Amino acid sequence: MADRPYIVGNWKMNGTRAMLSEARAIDRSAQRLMKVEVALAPPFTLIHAVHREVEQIGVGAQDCHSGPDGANTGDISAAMVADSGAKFVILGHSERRQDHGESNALVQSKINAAIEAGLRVILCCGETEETRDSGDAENYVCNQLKESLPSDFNKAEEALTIAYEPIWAIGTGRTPTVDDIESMHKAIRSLLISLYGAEQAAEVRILYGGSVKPENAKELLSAAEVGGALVGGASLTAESFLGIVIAAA
Ligand code: G2H
Repeated sequence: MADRPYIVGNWKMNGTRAMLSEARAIDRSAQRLMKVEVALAPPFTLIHAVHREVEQIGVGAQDCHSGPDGANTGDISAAMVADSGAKFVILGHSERRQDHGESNALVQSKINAAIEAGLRVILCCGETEETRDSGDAENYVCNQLKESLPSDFNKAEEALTIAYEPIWAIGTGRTPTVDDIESMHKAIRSLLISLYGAEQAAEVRILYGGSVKPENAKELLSAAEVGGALVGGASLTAESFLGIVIAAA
């Protein structure tokens, strides 16, 4: 599982049923590009429909609640996400952390709930521009991860993917240099090895996210320790998303 590049589209708050044709087109091409593991995270409202339309690609959610059920108006539990046909969930995205005040502790409890519900998890981390400029980015990201990784890694090992997404690169068209990405991904790998040992840490893919496009995908994906990409804006049409999948093949 961990040896194929993993390209995941995060549709964020985009997409109505009219976009199911894009999911179908992505799925058809993914069937011919088996060297790459392809997945889409549509909004909650489309998960079931996308799941029914596709044969090859993985379908996931962009968030879940940390609790099993109850009086939480507007929230969706991990079990509900799984019941809708999703196989994974993105957690700790910076837009959730910033816009909804999600702390590392809350992200960790959501991860625990997701794993308990049988979902794979993409755990996002990343620094602000200020932190990058202060020279403390690697330290900051490693601390963020230490506080949000699953409580019991033994249950999560094969279920966990990490996505490094520098906040200043998200949707801005700016990307870090390949050297900066490699350095951060190596720091994350070292952290995982120190926490879990080399063999278990090797099961965890580390994706890069932030303004990945067909034009820059090959270069970004060539960086050491980059196991794939989490793609926002460029995943909204089959044409641009497949450009990235092809670059990863
Ligand atoms: C980062 C990314 C997808 P974009 O949020 O998670 O979005 O590719 O639009 O920068």
